[in-house]
Amino acid sequence: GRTILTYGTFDLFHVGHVRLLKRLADLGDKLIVACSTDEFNTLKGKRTAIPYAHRVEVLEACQYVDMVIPETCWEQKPKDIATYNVDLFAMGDDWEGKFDELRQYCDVLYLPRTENISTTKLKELIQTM
Ligand code: C2G
Repeated sequence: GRTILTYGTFDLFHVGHVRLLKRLADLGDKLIVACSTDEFNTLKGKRTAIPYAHRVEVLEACQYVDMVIPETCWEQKPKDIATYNVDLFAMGDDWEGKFDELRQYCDVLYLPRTENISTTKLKELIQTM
């Protein structure tokens, strides 16, 4: 079967994340999501509202996701692709071109982001309530 791998923080899980994961699940037989740990998010300069363990729990509850693994560094992708026999690495197109070096290991795809939704927008929206 065709295994797909994607990476992300997935903070404040929202429809943009769901629609990406659904599209990815429709492209193969197994979808693996590497969820950024709290420590790696600090490295990414990204502050999260929801702790890693809860972000993993939410991803594992998503019908489109078959497995969740930790993302602890930028450099783990080639090893993950080998470990899980990944056929396709895919991300939203805010990452367009950034991971093209992975084409030596597997297919690489960037999918259009869902418009008008982001964790940042959600945080701003909640503050106005
Ligand atoms: N996404 C989307 N549409 C949105 C918001 C996010 O399609 N409206 C996608 C992003 O393009 C990404 C995934 O959802 O592919 C997860 O988004 P983030 O949690 O913001 O991921 P990010 O912090 O960019 O982490 O090594 C890669 C990094 O870990 C990616």
